[in-house]
Amino acid sequence: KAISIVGVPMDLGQSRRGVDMGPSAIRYAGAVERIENLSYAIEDCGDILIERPTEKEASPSNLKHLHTVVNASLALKRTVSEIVENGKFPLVFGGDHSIAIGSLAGITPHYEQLGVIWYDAHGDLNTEETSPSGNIHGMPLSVALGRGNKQLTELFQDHPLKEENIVLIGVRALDEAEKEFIRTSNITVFTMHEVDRLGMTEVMSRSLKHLEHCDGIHLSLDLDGLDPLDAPGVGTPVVGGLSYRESHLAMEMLHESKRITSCEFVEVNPILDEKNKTAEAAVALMGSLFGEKLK
Ligand code: DIR
Ligand code: MN
Ligand code: MN
Ligand code: MN
Repeated sequence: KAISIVGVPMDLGQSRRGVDMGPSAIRYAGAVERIENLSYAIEDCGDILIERPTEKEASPSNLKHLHTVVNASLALKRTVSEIVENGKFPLVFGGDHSIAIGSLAGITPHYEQLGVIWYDAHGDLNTEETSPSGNIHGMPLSVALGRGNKQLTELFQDHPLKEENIVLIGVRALDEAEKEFIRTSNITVFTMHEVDRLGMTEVMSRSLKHLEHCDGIHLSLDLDGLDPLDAPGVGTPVVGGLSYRESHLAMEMLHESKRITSCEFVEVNPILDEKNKTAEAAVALMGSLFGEKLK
């Protein structure tokens, strides 16, 4: 199958500058060549144009840079939707995790039951009301469920995600309101506790089994899901994360399943990184996701 890459050089969904350079870092780490080697037809569609606010954007609410995030999401939604329409696999490079709003909004209308695997230390289930930070990268899953600020949720129109089609893996840092929401929701959550107890093999088997009825599965991989030892170049590192090997195993199992229909790799921040280690980890994981074998 043919793959189309889109970069989203966006860092306004969170507080640490630099994650806008993520797409470059991932390309420099050899993403295109790595996937090409696996005999895919691959095209790099370049980057979505992101506004650069010259002055501090006046915030109408508890949402930082709402206007810019909405515009970027709209542009990404159109691009990703076109890629799916053309029968290609969208591979999105972030950027902070707020970009998942645009990619999911572009993808959900093409499926009856889109499944989502959210690989992340965080839940990204805050809303305008609950967010302690005001950072939109802590909200994309809520928005995709139709919860939160209307300017964001209306990107999904009548195609929001369904709670029962969402699986979180690697969770170890939830805000109080996110915990409360998860308790009463139908979202499936594998925290680090479950990964420790069950092992990644079982966690991934159960995740895929849970999403068996889905006609497509989107992988949203936040590099902070990995342990900061393996992925130091992220804005909100949390100790005690998924290891490099566990993550490879996860990607290999996803490849074997042949179920993934789109994905994004987000939150690579080259300024905070050590010699592009985090972008290189992202590219190595892409290798496994697209079928690289050790022998
Ligand atoms: C935090 C951090 N829960 C927030 N979220 C992050 O700002 O809402 N998500 N870092 O990846
Ligand atoms: Mn995230
Ligand atoms: Mn429809
Ligand atoms: Mn995160």
